[in-house]
Amino acid sequence: MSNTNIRIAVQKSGRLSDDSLKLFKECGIKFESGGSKLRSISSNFPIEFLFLRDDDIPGYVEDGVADLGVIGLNVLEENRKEVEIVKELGFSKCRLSLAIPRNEVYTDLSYFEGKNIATSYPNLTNNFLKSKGITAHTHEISGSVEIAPSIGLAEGICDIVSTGGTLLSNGLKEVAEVFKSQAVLISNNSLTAEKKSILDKLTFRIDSVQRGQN
Ligand code: PRT
Ligand code: ZN
Repeated sequence: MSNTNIRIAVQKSGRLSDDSLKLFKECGIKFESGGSKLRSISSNFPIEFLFLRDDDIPGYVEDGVADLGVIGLNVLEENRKEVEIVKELGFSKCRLSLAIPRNEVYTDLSYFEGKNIATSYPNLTNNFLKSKGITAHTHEISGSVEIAPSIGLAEGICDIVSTGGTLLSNGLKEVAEVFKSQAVLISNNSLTAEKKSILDKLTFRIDSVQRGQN
């Protein structure tokens, strides 16, 4: 028997990590996780886990440092890496939305014409506005985007929303959805036949876990 392992990159800690680990455990794959461990080899399936920052995962999969990865579609589409989307995983669901101060009057997207929009997702935001014929200026900031309108940095924001609680507590309202996201399983574009067959076994197990949930 060959001792090839398929290598998968998952988020070390954050909004993707618990559900990613839960999924692989429900697939019957045994491995250690948690603490300061950054790598873990399964004892009963030919897979090695790498625990990383989510932003690094698409690049590692594109380069072949990892064969597979679990990542939010929002991060993948913003950075446009050359990887294959194998499966939608159905967790970490959220949306990228445009939001403005709650007391502003909003009619339609023309509101944003010529305006400044703070976002961590300039590509998705610009592509969306361009497709709607709107010219706006995006300002890329890496976090705490919701604060931008109240400190005069921008008139609106484009950020990830899930419950809407963060927008509410920052005096903002959601006015348009730009992109729908969830966690996806991605793979390197040129897996060997051996790794492809391990991936087939893995997706077979994921399919049966997902069927059990429906
Ligand atoms: O440390 P690392 O770089 O690995 O993690 P991270 O901090 O960059 O990412 P993390 O763990 O916050 O999110 C990982 C992925 O989870 C995202 O890329 C999305 O695909 C998905 N996801 C799902 C979310 C949310 N829900 C979410 N609510 N990502 C972020 N948020 C943030 C959002 O930015 C906003 O500040 O939560 C706030 C809004 O939440 P609500 O519930 O108040 O609307
Ligand atoms: Zn991140």
